[in-house]
Amino acid sequence: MSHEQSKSETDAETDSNEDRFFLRDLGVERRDFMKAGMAAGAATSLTGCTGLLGGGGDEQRAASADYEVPPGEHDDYYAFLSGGHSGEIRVYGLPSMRQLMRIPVFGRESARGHGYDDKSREMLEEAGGYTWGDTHHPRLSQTGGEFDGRWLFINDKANPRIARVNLKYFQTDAIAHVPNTQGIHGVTGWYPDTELVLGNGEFRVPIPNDGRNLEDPDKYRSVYTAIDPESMNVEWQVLVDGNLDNSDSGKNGRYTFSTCYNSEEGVDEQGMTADDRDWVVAFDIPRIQDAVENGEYEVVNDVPIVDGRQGSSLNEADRPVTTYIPVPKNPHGVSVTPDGKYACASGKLSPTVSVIDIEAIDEVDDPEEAIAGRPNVGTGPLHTAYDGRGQAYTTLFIDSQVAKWDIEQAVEAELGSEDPVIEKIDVHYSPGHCQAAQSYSTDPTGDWLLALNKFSQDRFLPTGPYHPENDQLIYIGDDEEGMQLVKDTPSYAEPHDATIAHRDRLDPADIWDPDDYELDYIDSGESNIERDDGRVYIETYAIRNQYGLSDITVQEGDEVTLHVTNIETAKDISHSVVIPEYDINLSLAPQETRKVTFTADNPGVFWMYCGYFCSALHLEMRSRLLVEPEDEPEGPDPF
Ligand code: RUQ
Ligand code: CUA
Ligand code: CA
Repeated sequence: MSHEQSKSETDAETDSNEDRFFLRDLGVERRDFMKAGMAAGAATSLTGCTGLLGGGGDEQRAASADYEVPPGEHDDYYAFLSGGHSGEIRVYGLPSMRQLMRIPVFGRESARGHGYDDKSREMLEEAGGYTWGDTHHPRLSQTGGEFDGRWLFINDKANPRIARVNLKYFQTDAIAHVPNTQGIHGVTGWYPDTELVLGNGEFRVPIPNDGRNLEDPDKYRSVYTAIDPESMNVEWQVLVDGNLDNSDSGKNGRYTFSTCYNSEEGVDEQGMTADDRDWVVAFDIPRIQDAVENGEYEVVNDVPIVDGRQGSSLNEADRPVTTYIPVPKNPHGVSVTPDGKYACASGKLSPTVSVIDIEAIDEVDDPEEAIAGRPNVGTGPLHTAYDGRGQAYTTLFIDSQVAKWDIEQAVEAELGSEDPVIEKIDVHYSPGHCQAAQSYSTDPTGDWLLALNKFSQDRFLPTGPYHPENDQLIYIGDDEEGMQLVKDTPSYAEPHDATIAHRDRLDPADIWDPDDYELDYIDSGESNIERDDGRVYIETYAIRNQYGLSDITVQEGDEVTLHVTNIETAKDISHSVVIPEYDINLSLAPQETRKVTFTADNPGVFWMYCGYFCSALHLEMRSRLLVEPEDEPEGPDPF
């Protein structure tokens, strides 16, 4: 693509609506720029186009190993990466790997004001009050098996929480606290329509964990938890044998799957690795829902718990609530193929991936007979992603590679055969997850694969004893050329997993729709101060370059609520309300309203200022909070 054409595309892409109309008036459509660009030299890439979504953006980039996105152009994909114990989500553009945004989830974060206004502070407090979390598995909501752009769900492996991120605003809008478990590891929607969100309890604990059975690990338990995605209520749990690690859903509204690496129910490494086999649990969700409706549960900490252990009477019926499918050894990732036929569980301590035939689960007498294939892919297999062309990509932690293999060949080959492996590529180093574009949905696009490596060692300039991780971009769109490693991207601890969605799947808002906020919108001229017996309620607004009130006077000891609307209608003009010494940091995107409540317990003059560089007169955008002292200050003025 020549420089000139890139420039034209750039303009069309980034210009405001007005300019788009201008272009249209001239009879020039963005599509024309694209056509010109293709004719001018991107012809080779046309062949790859079919793998991409149709009807998308006019300036769709054609598929090729070219990952460069010129200045001003947009990426094709959003990649949502977990931030591990940074407690957040990172949003990258793919294929450029540019970091577009961070979404704070489980911890306070000052740039987005997360945990500083009343609503987000209460959300964090009501979900257990923890100050940090460990995000692993970002999962997008789906409708009909395809990403619908509504929500992203994310687990907290450290503390028992699942959060929901609203993808209209790229903002965490709900956090569920999950009783009867410590931490949630795997998480998945129940697909195709995300009617539930399901979380894996990994650490076994007594239920209830109130001091009983401390020394009796036989009585420690794990639970599988279902949450309603709309209300974020914990609906029910299933008690299981062993523990639960990773999770994925089938595609037809029936089974979900979780790996278990501790079928031994050990409490140390030796105990958890004693046996050659553990298992994958298949949860029959409609059957579990029937059990809940029929009252077949015990309630602990207000949650109905259905007994899904192997010997449970619910499992002796014709249709068991859970099926335990034996697989070798300490399995880790499990993911369902895009066509919904197989659930593939990586062996971790076995060099194999067990391919479970999902339909066969209902037909076989012995669950082990549902294993349709077991390719030997290499050492330390952890997670498997898909390209939608019948091929799978499994990370090999020990070998520091990604193995590409053929799913149907794995089903045809003998168990343990290496024949289904097509090729392997070195990555740097020790990948945890790999994730392919739209791999979790029914329509993977098959062009990009991310290897999320746990170590970077010598790949970057040294930064002291803590090294960044290394997220590597691999082009998988050309089966003849094979996998091509095209980019290293250092990242801060610690992306575990990602979900990659074509940009056509999302429709983020440019500015807030005031109807999406529960608080009243405070318009220009509507500033107001109400006082009532030690309570002061202040309503005001922010606009370049002032707040609606130039001075606010309160009494020492007053409980003060500041309720502020950013009345800007221009996109990208954020303001904030910062009050030094009161730990106030209220962020406000255009048309957003938030409030913060604090006690004015220090008398004095406090500048209330804007923390976002919003205009040339940003520094002048400030008012005064005057807190009148209870007792007159003593002593003469020193100056
Ligand atoms: S699982 S260690 Cu994603 Cu590999 Cu959390
Ligand atoms: Cu508003 Cu700076
Ligand atoms: Ca084990």
